[in-house]
Amino acid sequence: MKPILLLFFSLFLIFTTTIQAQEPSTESQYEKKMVLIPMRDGIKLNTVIFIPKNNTAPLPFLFMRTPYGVADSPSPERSNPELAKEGFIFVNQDIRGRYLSEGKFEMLRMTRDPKIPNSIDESTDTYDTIDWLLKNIANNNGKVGVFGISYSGWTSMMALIDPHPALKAISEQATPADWFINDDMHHNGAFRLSYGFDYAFMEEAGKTDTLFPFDTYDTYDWYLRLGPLSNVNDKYFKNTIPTWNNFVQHPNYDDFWKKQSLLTRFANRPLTVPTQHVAGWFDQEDFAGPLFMYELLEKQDKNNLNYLVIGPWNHGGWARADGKSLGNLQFESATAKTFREEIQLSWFNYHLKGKGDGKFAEAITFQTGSNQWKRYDSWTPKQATQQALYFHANGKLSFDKPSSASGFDAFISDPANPIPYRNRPIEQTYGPGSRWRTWMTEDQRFVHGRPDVLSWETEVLENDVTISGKVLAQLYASTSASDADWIVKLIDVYPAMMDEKNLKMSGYQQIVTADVLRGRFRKGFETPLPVKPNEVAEYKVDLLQSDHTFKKGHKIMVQVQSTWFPLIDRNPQKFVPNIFMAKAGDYVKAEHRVYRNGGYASRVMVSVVR
Ligand code: PG9
Repeated sequence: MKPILLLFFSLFLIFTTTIQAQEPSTESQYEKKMVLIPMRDGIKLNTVIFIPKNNTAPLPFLFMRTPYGVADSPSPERSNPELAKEGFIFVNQDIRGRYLSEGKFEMLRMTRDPKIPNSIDESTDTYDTIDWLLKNIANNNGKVGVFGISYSGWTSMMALIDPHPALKAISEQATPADWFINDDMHHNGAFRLSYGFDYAFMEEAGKTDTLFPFDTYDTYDWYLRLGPLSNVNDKYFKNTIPTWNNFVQHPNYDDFWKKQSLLTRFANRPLTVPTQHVAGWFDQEDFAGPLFMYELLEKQDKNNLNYLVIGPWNHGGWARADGKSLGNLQFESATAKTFREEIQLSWFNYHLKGKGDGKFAEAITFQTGSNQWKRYDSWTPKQATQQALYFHANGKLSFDKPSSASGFDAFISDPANPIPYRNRPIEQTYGPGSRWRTWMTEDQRFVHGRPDVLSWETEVLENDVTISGKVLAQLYASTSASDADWIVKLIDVYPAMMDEKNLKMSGYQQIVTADVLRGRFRKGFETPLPVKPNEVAEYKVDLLQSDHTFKKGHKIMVQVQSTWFPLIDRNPQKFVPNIFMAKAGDYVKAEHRVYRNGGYASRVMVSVVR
């Protein structure tokens, strides 16, 4: 398949549809129209509308806005079979400046100043489209639901800013919340190189998605050969990709990132429309967004309109296939189908059609390990207690605090030989054969035992240990240089010998949660600070949240490393004010130490449920 066709096909899978194995043999029950809808400033947005053919009762709209192209949207029976069966008017729209829509595209467009007449943003475009639909599409019931995954999850959130009165329900699915702190482009200040590079080019090299023409299939090699990040503009982008230029010009958490963040846009904005947030435990792009948005809006939710769903899915995995497995992991039931048939359908049925009792659990999660759906009346659950898993000598991990007066483990981190974040070859993010979408499920034995990966593990568990809620690593560590990245992975180690049915999973090291902190940001993301060589500092690595049972017979493991390439760009380790401007000579080897004694007791804090 030509790369561009392949790209289109994979995006099509990711963002818009649930592809069934075969075209349904019956003709679609929906009539498809494509129209240009005028916005308040005269710009017209390309919109595909699917209307049930033999409909008599007035129906609500389900509205999705995307930068990935809607002209070829498949019929609702293919893209959303569970919702299509129920009957809605489906509306898909190209956002401003993308594909067949007029206007100029701006990545995560900033919110307008409402005092400026005729100013626009994604929320006014949503508003104006809803207004047009109500007036121009016959037999509607006056109610609109907005939903979508990832970028379309983000546009769903934007619909909540000065919402149209007909907007009655939102299901934001994997919205990014903050691009510096924990979604697509940076995690805790560390730059997500391969994703940032691939995605910025894909969206901004043209009006339609365009893959970067890599000449090397294993992009691990390509990014290593690239050398310092300044080579991106010097050799390839030539300053033509605005999002890349923003990365370069805003290396710290400054007003640009704050203004872009949904955390700022929604600070002090009371929630007025029922909103469901949907996240996947193995989301390789935007796991944090829905969690952050749920948590923020919960504080502003006077009328109980804010809900959370988390399942065992990768990015958008709830919209595809049945969700019985992901990579090598098995979940024992069709989790994605359950989401679509029960959770999502009842949400829109109640709010848009008045069907059902409207009793939704505050938070619904699929607990991994035990493989059970759980319903909570608060998230994170109140009954969980914070406990520390401490690092000890000889690679041991336990709930007991170490008492020794000294002790550390050390490794050499070499930017010239960074640790791959997944098994090589590392294909281009959305390129042919890419395994990007399942990398978080990969067996971590492929790096375990490398001299630059430290690990600590418990004895074999005699009872199940369930953690539900926040996870935070607290490292006491030093480096012989003046900056370092700290990557912490909380891992479920399967029994050394499994039964015949699961033999291949014997000894499997499954990531439960993992993340990175760029050392310079240990005291805050706004001001990068060098580290004093060989001095112990505290690093808090936010591992976000988890709902997982480590089963009896398994072990709990923590791995610490300092490179995760090319997911995260290489930290030069010699402090420079802006890593995008670092020179080849700034990339230096360093010895890193992780302390594990009574005074400096490195640990991972978990929320244990008894
Ligand atoms: N993670 C993608 C994205 C979301 C929002 C902005 C930019 C990128 C996506 O899957 O759409």
